[in-house]
Amino acid sequence: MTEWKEGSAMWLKCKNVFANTWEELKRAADVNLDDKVTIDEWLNFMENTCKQIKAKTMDTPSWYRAWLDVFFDVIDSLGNADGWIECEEFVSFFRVHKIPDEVSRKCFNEITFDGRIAMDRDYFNLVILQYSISNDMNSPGNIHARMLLLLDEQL
Ligand SMILES: [Ca+2]
Ligand SMILES: [Ca+2]
Repeated sequence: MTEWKEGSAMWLKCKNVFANTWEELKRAADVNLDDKVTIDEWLNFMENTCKQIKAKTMDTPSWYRAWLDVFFDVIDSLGNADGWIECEEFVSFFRVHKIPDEVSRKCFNEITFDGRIAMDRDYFNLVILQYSISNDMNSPGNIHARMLLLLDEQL
């Protein structure tokens, strides 16, 4: 999708994040220590992680923050890579994932309250976290979930 030159700063950042993330996740999720993470282990792990973040008994894990960080950079780099995600960057990203422009554009406008909130890294993290852990369908993060549901209905 985005091509960073092999060995460039971003390429290295991505590579490290994904390598470390996998090791960290495996350590945390592989309960019976057989060096394999089964679907059940994975789902239990994700459920526990989300519960703990939501109950505030755990900070957002570092691997998750690192992953969000790269996710943000990927979207931002589809446009001007200025540290803010603009509507067109957001739309381009979801176009790659086969979400129609009008759906993702509407979603972006809802998330940013028609552009009144600029999507910087912090706000982006908040939106994704809400999407991952919130049951409140009106929180901005769940607009993304609604967008995916909307899409399901169209198919
Ligand atoms: Ca295992
Ligand atoms: Ca940007």
